[in-house]
Amino acid sequence: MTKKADQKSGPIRPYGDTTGDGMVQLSFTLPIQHSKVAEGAAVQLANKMGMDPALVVHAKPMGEGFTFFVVYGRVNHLVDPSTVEVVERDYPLLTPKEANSAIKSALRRRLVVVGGCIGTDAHTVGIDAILNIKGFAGEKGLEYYRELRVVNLGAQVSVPQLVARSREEGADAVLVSQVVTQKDAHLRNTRELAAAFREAMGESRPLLVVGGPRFDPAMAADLGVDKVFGRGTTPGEVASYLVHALIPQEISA
Ligand code: B12
Repeated sequence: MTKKADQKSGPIRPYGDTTGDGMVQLSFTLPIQHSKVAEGAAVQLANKMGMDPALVVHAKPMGEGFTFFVVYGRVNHLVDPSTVEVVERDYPLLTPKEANSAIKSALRRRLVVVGGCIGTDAHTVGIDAILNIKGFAGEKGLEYYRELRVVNLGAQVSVPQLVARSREEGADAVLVSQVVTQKDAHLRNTRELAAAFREAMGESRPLLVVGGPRFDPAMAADLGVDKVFGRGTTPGEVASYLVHALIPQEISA
């Protein structure tokens, strides 16, 4: 559910030394050998982005013909938190015990979750944080839930492999992680995933959930999936969502 933030304060400015001084820090790479001219070009970019004055506080050659910069400077822009729209959690957070008992009484079988990283992505730490029993941020992962059967396929699973395995396992939900975002690979791969499940299973496809640090949770519909989780997601949030989305008589928190 997209909702405007419940923020009472008026417009605000960033701050470095004193409240409202507008100081910000920006990092970027320019395709130019490190030199005084390169530093001047970095300041020019910062000026064009509205930072004035702007100071190069760090410049490091990044191989032949590239320089990485950190620029510190002042902006005059104001931001208004009262106009910000965010995706709010619109389901109750359940304890593992509550989630287990909701699944058990509604399904009378274990709920099957198939997960992995698709495409060339080998960043498994995120999906493991959600699935593995040891969990994340003090919460146990989905393997801890007695009424969930978790199949973790690990890294670099192709979409056809994922579709086939999900069918084989009778997956109720498919959980996919995408951490690499170069050239929007995470968006392309997610769209491919959604299209493949639609084609293979139509309306009876499993619930499709994707996650990763650079996803925008507001993009689920656009990507053709049911839910998108971003950075800092905890296993409890995911388990609660699965119960909310898949169990008709959801217990209230
Ligand atoms: C560890 C790491 C690696 C390890 C991965 C080991 C492993 N088994 O996972 C190794 C060394 C293999 C690696 C390799 C590479 N890496 Co790397 N890596 C990282 C690093 C340092 C940490 C990632 C991590 O583990 N985060 C911790 C987890 C817990 O956080 P998370 O993934 O965000 O997951 C949370 C949420 O996002 C969410 N979530 C994630 N997935 C899912 C899925 C679902 C279903 C749900 C509900 C939630 C969810 O829940 C999790 C818990 O809150 C990051 C930089 C950084 N500091 O983030 C770079 C980083 C991700 N790597 C990067 C790159 C470029 C690479 C390489 C291409 C480098 C190279 N040139 O070889 C290769 C690619 C390998 C490949 N084929 O994928 C870039 C990606 C740039 C981009 N945006 O595309 C980063 C950002 C570094 C950088 N600044 O350049 N990497």
